[in-house]
Parts: sequence; C-alpha cells; structure tokens
Amino acid sequence: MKTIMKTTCASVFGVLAASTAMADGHAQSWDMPMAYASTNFHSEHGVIFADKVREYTNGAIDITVHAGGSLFGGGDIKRAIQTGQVPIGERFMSAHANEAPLLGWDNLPFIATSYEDNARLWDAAKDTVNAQLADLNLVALYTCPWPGQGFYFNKEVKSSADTQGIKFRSYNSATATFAEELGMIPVQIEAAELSQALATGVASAFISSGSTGYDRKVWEHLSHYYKVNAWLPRNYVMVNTQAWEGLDDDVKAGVQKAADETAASCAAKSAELSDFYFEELAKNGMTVTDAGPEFLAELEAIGAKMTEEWLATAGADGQAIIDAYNAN
Ligand code: PCA
Repeated sequence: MKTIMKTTCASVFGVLAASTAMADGHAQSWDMPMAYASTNFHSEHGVIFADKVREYTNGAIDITVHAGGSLFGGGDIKRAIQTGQVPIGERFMSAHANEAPLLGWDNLPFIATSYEDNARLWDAAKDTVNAQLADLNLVALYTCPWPGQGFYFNKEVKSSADTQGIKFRSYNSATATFAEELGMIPVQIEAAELSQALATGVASAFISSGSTGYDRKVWEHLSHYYKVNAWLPRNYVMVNTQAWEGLDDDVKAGVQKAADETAASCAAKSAELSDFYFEELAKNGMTVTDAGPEFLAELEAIGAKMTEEWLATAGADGQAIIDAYNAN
C-alpha cells in the first residue's frame, strides 16, 4: 500500500477530506489501481476513462491509472477502495463472488457466450449487482467484458482422462470448482503472476481469454488453447461510496458520462481483439482449436452443475437475473 488519495490544495488523508477539498473548488487527484497489464485493453481504457473524466469534469477530477497491480495487487484492490485508501479502482468482478455470490453472475458457463448476450445478461443483472455493491460501500461506474474463456494446457486434451492431477491456475472460486470437476488441482494466482507460476511449475494449465495468454506470452510454457468460449466475465471500475457521494452533481454527471462512453468503447475493443489474440497465440506456435466433442460434453455437464450451485448460493436474486435474461 503505497499511495493515498491526494488533493492539490492540501496534504490531507482519506476520502472525506478530499471531498471537502472538492467543495472548496479544488481539483482532486485520484489514484486508480488496476489489476491487469498496462498494455491490456482494459488498462488502456482506464487511461481513456481518466482523460474523459478530466475533460467532462473540467479538471475537477484528475485520475492517475496504476495498471498491472502496481499500486495494489489485484486481490487487494476492492478492499483498498472500500476502506477509502484509494477512491477508485478496477478489478475482475467475479473474483469477489466468494464474498458476495451474486457477483459471479457473469461466470455461468454457456449461458451468455456472445458479446450481445453478455450485454443482455448485464442489463438483467445490473440493478441487483449495483444493490449488492452498495452494501459493500461501492458504486460501479462501468464494466467491460473479457473475450470468451477457454482452456490452456501444455499438451493435447481430449477429455478429463487427460486432465487428472494437473495443477490449474484458477482466478476465482468458480474456476477452482471447474478444475476440481476435471480432476485438477486448483491454485489461485493473479494474472500479473501467471508467467512466473507457469515458469516455475506452480501451475501448468488455466482458464482465461486469449487476451491474458497473449499478455503473459504463455506460448513460452504452454502448447494448446481450447476456445471453449464458456463465458465472458467482466472487470469493473468501482468508486468508494463516500468519495462518490461527496462529489457535486455536475461532477458526478461528467464522471458518469466518461464511464458510459468508456464502457461502450471497451466492449467494442474486446470484441475487435478476440480473434487477434487467437492469431497471435497460433503465430507463436500454439495449437488453437475448439474443444473436441468428448471434452466439450464434459464441460457442458460441469457447467450446468456450476450454474445450479450458483443459483443455490445467489438465491432468489440470482434466479431473478436468469429469469429476466431468459425473458428477453
Ligand atoms: N483474463 C483474466 C480474467 C479473465 C481473463 O480473460 C485472468 O485470466 O485473470
């Protein structure tokens, strides 16, 4: 934990103090930790968002992006925001499903596997998710999907007969369950530490998009990518509730306009890049294919079970999201 929120007018600590500075008419400097590589489109959109915020708030909010987990590691970002150590930040939403199961709404296998369906699912989930985040002292400004999730291995995999005993890097509790169902041994590792984990043998398989495989140059360690397209999970940019509520209405409107525009641009970029990532993995020597029928059938069966388990933990609110999604 290195930096706290600063104001340009005084050396003060914490969200409330900075909000007071705002009322005095001074600009606020907001440090914004982000979890993923600085060259990743999510992080690049964090910078686009910061530029838009400066523009639309007439300089009232000056956001500095710290990508790659450089200010806070991915696993610490939410708490840093909740407790006001930083006012704003970005993280993978379903990483928080262990604390609030509802936040795993976008990790349901084979439910919403296109960008259009993923957007419809978010529309169905948004109000409930925002209410959940309010309980956690957070306000979501925008969310942005990763490309579809598939499996990385260091060998050909035709079915779970080939996955027994493999050490598997998971990124949340749902993916740990997925791994266990396939006879693998999950270990949770941040994307920022993935290359090292593969290099040292801490893990030799994982589930992710082509994007993270590309960012982490995983062709140096792994040989096969199966484009399962199981789900398109989202990152979200969240702000501490007191920091948000301390803003004047016109500043809030400027920030929200920046967020809405960034959300649209980030989702479009994600879609645009998804094939590029596969091409790059292949160019660098990986075999990039669809999962074979036997493996896919197993994944679908596990997926159905995972959705049932999620519905059991997320309760009526979770069911309402699925019902609203299916009704559209
Ligand atoms: N990349 C992130 C989350 C989902 C994705 O595609 C990761 O692997 O950590």
